[in-house]
Formats: sequence, C-alpha cells, structure tokens
Amino acid sequence: MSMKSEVEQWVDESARLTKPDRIYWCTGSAEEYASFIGSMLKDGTLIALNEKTYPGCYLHRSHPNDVARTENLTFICTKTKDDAGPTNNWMSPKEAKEKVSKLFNDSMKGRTMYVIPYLMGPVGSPFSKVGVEVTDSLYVVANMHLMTRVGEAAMEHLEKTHEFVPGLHSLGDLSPERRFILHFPEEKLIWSIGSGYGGNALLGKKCFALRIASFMAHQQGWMAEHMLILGLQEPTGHVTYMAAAFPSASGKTNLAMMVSTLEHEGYKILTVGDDIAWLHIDEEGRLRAINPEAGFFGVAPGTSVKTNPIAMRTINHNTIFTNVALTPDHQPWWEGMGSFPPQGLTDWLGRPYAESAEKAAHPNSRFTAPAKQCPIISPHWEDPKGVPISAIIFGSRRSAVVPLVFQAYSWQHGVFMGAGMGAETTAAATGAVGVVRRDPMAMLPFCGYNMGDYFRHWLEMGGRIRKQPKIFRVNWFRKDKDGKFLWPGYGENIRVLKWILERVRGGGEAGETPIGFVPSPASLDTGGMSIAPEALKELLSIDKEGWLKGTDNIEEAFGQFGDRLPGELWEEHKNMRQRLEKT
Ligand code: GTP
Ligand code: SPV
Ligand code: MN
Repeated sequence: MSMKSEVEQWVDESARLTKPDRIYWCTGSAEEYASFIGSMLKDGTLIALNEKTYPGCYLHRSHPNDVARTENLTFICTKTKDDAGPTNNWMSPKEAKEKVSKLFNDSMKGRTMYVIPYLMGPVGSPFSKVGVEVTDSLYVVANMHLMTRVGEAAMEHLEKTHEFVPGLHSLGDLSPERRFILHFPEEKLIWSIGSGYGGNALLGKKCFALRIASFMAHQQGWMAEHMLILGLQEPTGHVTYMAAAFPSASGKTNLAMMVSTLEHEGYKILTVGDDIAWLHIDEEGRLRAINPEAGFFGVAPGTSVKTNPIAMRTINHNTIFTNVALTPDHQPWWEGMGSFPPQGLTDWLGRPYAESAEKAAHPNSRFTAPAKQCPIISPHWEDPKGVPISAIIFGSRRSAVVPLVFQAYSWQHGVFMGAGMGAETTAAATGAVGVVRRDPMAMLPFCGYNMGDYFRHWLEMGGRIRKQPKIFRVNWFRKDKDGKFLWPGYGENIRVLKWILERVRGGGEAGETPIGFVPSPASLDTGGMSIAPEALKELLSIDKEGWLKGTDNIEEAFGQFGDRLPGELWEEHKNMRQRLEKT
C-alpha cells in the first residue's frame, strides 16, 4: 500500500468516528491560507488588524476557559503506568480510547474535517519527520501553516520514510470537563479534544515534537528537547551554536532573538529555533540540532522594542495574535509593550478595558509568525544536517538561591543539574503561577515516558558524544529584597553567553564552588553596563542554606523514580551535599 493510501485509511477511520460533513485535504499553499483567513474573518474567528501597521495580521480570541496548556488533562497512555512514570498523568490505552472515543463520536457533525499533512524539520533532512493532523478548527489549520511545513513537502518526505504520526483533533464543546490531550507513544498516536489552544491543539508542537518524539528518541538514540537553538557570532565571524532549555514563558524566544549589547564589539546572535530542538550525534561524534518548527508561537506580554526588537520586527506582518488587547485603530496591544494602554482599548475578552485589576492582554497571549520573517534568522536554520552544539544551557525562573550563571563539572554533573532544576511556574499552563516545582530539563510537562529512563538516556547520550557540549545553568530572574530583578536581562544576557563561549574554549575565569564553576564578578564582561557592584556580587553568590534545602527537594523528587533513577544521579546528589556541608 502506498503511504498516501495509508494516510487515507487513517483519515477514513477518523471520519467514521467524528462524522464530518466534508473532508478537505490541505495543500499548504498561500491561496489556501488566504481563503481560510477569509472564512475566519467572515465568521468572526479572526479580526483583521491595521493593514498599514500590521499587514496580513489578525487577532483571535480563544474561549475564556481555553487559554493555556492544561497539564492536568494531558495523559501519556503507555501499556503500563510505570512506563509513563510518576511525573505524567496516565491512563491505559484501552481505557483512554473507550472513554474519549465517546467524545469524538459525531464531534465533527455539520463541520469540515481538515487533513493537514505536515513536516517537522527542514526539507530533505534525514532527521525530519511527518505528522498528519485532522482537525475541525480552521484556526488550528492556519497556525499549522505558520508553524510547520504543510502539504507537498510532507507527502514527499513520507514517500521516502514510510512513517507518520497521526493526530486526531476536535474542538468538541471546549469544556474542560470533556477535554483530553492523549498520547499513545507505543503506537505513535495523538488524540486531542476539547481545546483549540496552542500546545493542546497544534499537535505538531508539544504533542508530537516533544512527547511522542522524546519517546522515539529514547528508542532510537537521539533527543527531543524543549530548547531554543542560537548561534553566537564573535568578532572573527566564527559562530558557536548553543541550545538552551528553559521552562515555558521563561525566556527562550527572547534569548534566541536577542539584540546583543556587545554588538559594537562584534558579538551578535543568530536565531535557529526558539522552542524545540531535535538533537542527533553525527559521524564525527558531535551533537547536532535541528529546529523541527517553521514558526514561532511566542509569548506577547513583555515583548517590546526595548526587550525584543527582533521579535517586534518579526511579528508586524503575516502574524496571528491570540488573546492580546485591541486598540481603537486595530493594532494589537499587551502589557510590557512599552506604551500606556491607549484610550478606547478593548481587552482580550472583547470588553472595554477599564484600568481595574485585570490585564488587557491575557498573560499567556501569543503571536504566531513564520520563522523566516525573523531578521536575524541564521543562514543555517534549515540546514538538513543541523548545527553543531557546543554548549547546553539550563535556565529557569528563580527569584532566590540560583546564581546568574555557573558551569557543571562534567556531563554527568550537568545531567544532575538539569534533572534537579527547580522552576517557578508561569501562565503558559493553567494553575498557580510562581510556585517552585522541579522541572527537569524544562521537560516536566513534555516527556513522553518515565523520566527516570529519560535521565538514563541523557547519561548514555553523553557517553556516545565524542565532543561533549559543556553544560551550564543560568538564571536571569534573581530578585533583591524589594522584589526587583537584580539582572537587567534581555540584550545584556550576551555577557553571560560570552563567558560561556570562553569556557567552551577552555578559557574564562571561574571559581570552584559546591554547585559548579562560578565566575567572579570580574570575569564577566560588564563594560559599559550599568549594574551596581553589590548586585553583581549577590547575583554570583552561593546561598548555602538555600542550596541545602534544594538538595532536600531534589532528594524527594528523585525518590519518586525508585530504582529507575540512575545511580549516577544519586552519586552527584551526595557529592553536592558533601561539598555544601564542607563550606
Ligand atoms: P514558551 O514559548 O512558553 O516555551 O516560552 P519562552 O521560554 O520562549 O519564553 P519567552 O522568551 O517568551 O519569555 C517569557 C517572558 O519572560 C516574557 O514576558 C519575557 O519578556 C520575559 N523574559 C524573557 N527574557 C527575560 C530576561 O532576560 N529577563 C527578564 N526579567 N524577563 C525576561
Ligand atoms: C509552552 O507552553 O512551552 C509553549 C506554548 O511553547 S504551547 O505551544 O502552548 O505549548
Ligand atoms: Mn515552549
């Protein structure tokens, strides 16, 4: 059977269950995109933005109870609960299908089913993979057009690779009571119903490129990670590539597109990806990364000409905005855009904005824009081989304890550092914001299998990589006593990346501490930067009590995995505690 007929067979099967009135096969063409936009303008799914200042841009308001990923409704449906592990919600595949097929039953009656064949990764890359999403949401179709490579490219890749990940999506009734985001990693299948938002509904992104892909990567010897990929160009013109894992809404897009404040010295950033990296070991034993996505689904609030001018230039044309506020002259607006809320502003719910306690834009409002519109996109962003990675960076929001930057002593120590990472939660998922939880490698909501096995996989990958990337931890979010950020962040983060580059080269000064190599204030290039010496000192200080408490939290988190937690990580844990107690 040809691959086309295999896809057709699965589409038929999905149609028998959901009973759409029509089935439409997406080609991915510009005409198709324009006609879908036209229909959504007509039925009110989209609002056209100002043609002069935001050509080709639209606003979508999602259902008020459907504004972020819902981790509590996300399941890994492996045969055994143990294979999903203690950090994932689990249902048996049988129970999940019985329960949720009832919700899919007739869910597309009176509607059109859109079939989206899409490619994750550059055209012609041996690391790229095909997905097929069927959905009854045109908003999802339009976003998939921007975020992935839809149509011919996918079908051609499919004929060569004979493998695709099917994803069945329906809006259902959008009730959280009847919302399920299900993953069947053993059969590489995704079912999602009851949400039209972001990572819940654009199945190429978190569902495929992280949860299903991480499971495949574990089996096949590669890695699927919640990482940005950037190139750091230095005065000689040489570019060093780095990959960085930060939890949701914790600075990946911003770091990947940063305008360096050391540009006058010749240090600048090139963007390869802002959210997901697929990493493979090449014939020379180097770790290489591709960005499986073709667009950015980025956080709007906080994005301004000051903080992220590159994003502002990327998203002022051909962009879909979701849940931002609307000015009277139809421009998008959000908190932290750098201007006061204008008179006559409409909030994300479509109500007149009153300067009450509530925000005009939802804290998880987002933009969807094609990556090729990024003015500093790397010339290698679609290189089929990927880019060689020299440094891996873990980062998260920590208002206390964690220094601005430090380096792991070894790959194994770095894996421990990532596995034990604590992070304050954000608005990217429903639930409390600002609560510290363990978010290993920023993958807690995205690992499609037992995280104990995932840590083991990281250790094994390290053993296979001949030229191991150096591993670092960063924290832009440490606060002073008054609750103000100690570090200015954004473009100034280049100073940290410069030190990381020096360390990768075997240079750069650093002191040995219980937690790793920490730079002294003098070894960071802070020339021309306004930062109080006391602030810098505090940013690089080690809070012994805080870290000791952290080792207790790590012990508790590691304990959940029982004997699936690699002994090497307990060893690192013990060593760190001993080093802390000795100081
Ligand atoms: P996801 O798309 O959810 O995976 O998030 P992300 O990691 O790409 O986060 P993003 O770069 O969109 O940043 C989220 C929020 O953090 C935005 O409001 C930013 O303005 C803010 N932010 C990013 N970098 C910095 C920084 O260096 N310092 C401070 N203080 N805030 C930052
Ligand atoms: C995240 O939450 O990490 C995102 C947005 O990048 S979503 O696509 O909704 O997952
Ligand atoms: Mn993300």
